[in-house]
Amino acid sequence: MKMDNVAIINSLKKSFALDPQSAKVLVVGLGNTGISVAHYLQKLGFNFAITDSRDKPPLIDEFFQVMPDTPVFTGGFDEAAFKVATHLVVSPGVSLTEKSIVKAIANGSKIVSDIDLFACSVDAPIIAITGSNGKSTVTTMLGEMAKCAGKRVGVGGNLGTPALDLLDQAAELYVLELSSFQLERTTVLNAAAATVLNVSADHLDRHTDIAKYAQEKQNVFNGNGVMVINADDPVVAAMQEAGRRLFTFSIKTDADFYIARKGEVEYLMHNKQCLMPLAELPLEGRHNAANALAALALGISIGLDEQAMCNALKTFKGLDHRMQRVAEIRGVTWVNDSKATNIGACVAALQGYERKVILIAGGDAKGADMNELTHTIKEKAKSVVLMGKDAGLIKQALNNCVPVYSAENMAQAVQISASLAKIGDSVLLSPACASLDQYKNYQDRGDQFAKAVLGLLA
Ligand code: UMA
Ligand code: ADP
Repeated sequence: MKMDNVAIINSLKKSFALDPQSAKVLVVGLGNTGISVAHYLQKLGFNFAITDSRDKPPLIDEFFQVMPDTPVFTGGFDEAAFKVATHLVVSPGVSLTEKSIVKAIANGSKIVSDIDLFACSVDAPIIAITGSNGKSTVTTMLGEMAKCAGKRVGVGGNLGTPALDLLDQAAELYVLELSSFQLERTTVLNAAAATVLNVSADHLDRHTDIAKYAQEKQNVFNGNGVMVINADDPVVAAMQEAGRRLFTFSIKTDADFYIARKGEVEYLMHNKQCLMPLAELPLEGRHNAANALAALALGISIGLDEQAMCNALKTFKGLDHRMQRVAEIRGVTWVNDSKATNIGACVAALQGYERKVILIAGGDAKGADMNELTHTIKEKAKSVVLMGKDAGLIKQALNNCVPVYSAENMAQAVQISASLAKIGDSVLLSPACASLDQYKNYQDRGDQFAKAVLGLLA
């Protein structure tokens, strides 16, 4: 439940000395987060301004229609606004190493995230989900499970709806997907249950190295809630804290939540109890079994009904652009995994196949070491079609261990793949890279793939 305004203000004063009487808040970034923060601060009577380094942030016209009187500084970060700010609410897309932010912190400004503000405003339990891959899937799964169990639940965060837009008097539970950028600047989250699904290299252009990145993810466990830990990932397993309530999950070994074979049938298990047959989970890829176990562990940790959770899993359709079957054309299966924007996701996708696939990959590697792809590609791909800014890096890493082809764009990548594919083959778009060098976003990349594939029918 959302708390009343007096209780929220007391909580903000206690945690951040954030008092509507004295604070001058600067919201940094006029995107979805910034706008949600502005609405929140306005409702509580705070004195605030917004700054954005872009000349014309895309949402500015829309924003002025609803809040015409808010001071907004664009076209660079306004030094004067930073100078007077007692508190900065910095959007996740803005780095804390920005000169103006570093200077403001040195001068005594406090950093507060939208997630901190959210945590100070609710007394319903929060479940927090992070990891390099699987966050959106597990967040959505758990949201569906909670609904199926009859809970009034708010689902959002990095997934799309900013956390503060979820605040609702009637919510009994909040399920938040949190990115490393959000966690890096969050200090008072005390989730009832939280998980780090896995840690593999991502966003290394923003975080200095993988150890720092893992540390940001670990912030999701701040507080004293239940820890849900992936026993198959040594970086995550090392995050366990003595004295905390803990659930482990694994698709490889024994854990609190695991997979067991009984006769011919594999089951999702909790301790010695069969929860449901794995084959009834309608999602491609072994990694989705891990996601289901994590969601079950989180749900059970806060007392959701087991049967209702399993029913939700059995009808869960999965999200677009994640191992999504686009078509089967002349005996070839085409799969869209455009959301694989890092190496870990691409490796997980490939590992789900028994027979070698034709892989379409490439884009912006975000500073990752593409050599980490080589072993799995050698084992699981019969050929690779590369495109985008860092195609050369992948080609170099592969060192001719499989045949490599180059494409200028998606249409060409699909044409080349079609010419290589034989009956029974799968062609997998799982780029291991971000899309922004050639596409609006990963959805655009996936849509262009689907369009080109369906064009093969013509
Ligand atoms: N901006 C600047 N200067 C900069 C960088 C950004 O002024 O140097 C401004 C931009 O001009 C823009 C605003 O900041 O106007 C955008 O802020 P933002 O990038 O933080 O984006 P939001 O619209 O607030 O969306 C953010 C998340 N985006 C990022 O973390 C990059 C969204 O996740 C999230 O859904 C939303 O908050 C609500 O919580 C998206 C994402 O791509 C899906 N996340 C990354 C990922 O999943 O890999 C982390
Ligand atoms: P996120 O929100 O963390 O980006 P998504 O659920 O959107 O996660 O999935 C992103 C990509 O990661 C997709 O390519 C998907 O197939 C892959 N993926 C999903 N779950 C896992 C997992 N547990 N381990 C590795 N890769 C995964």
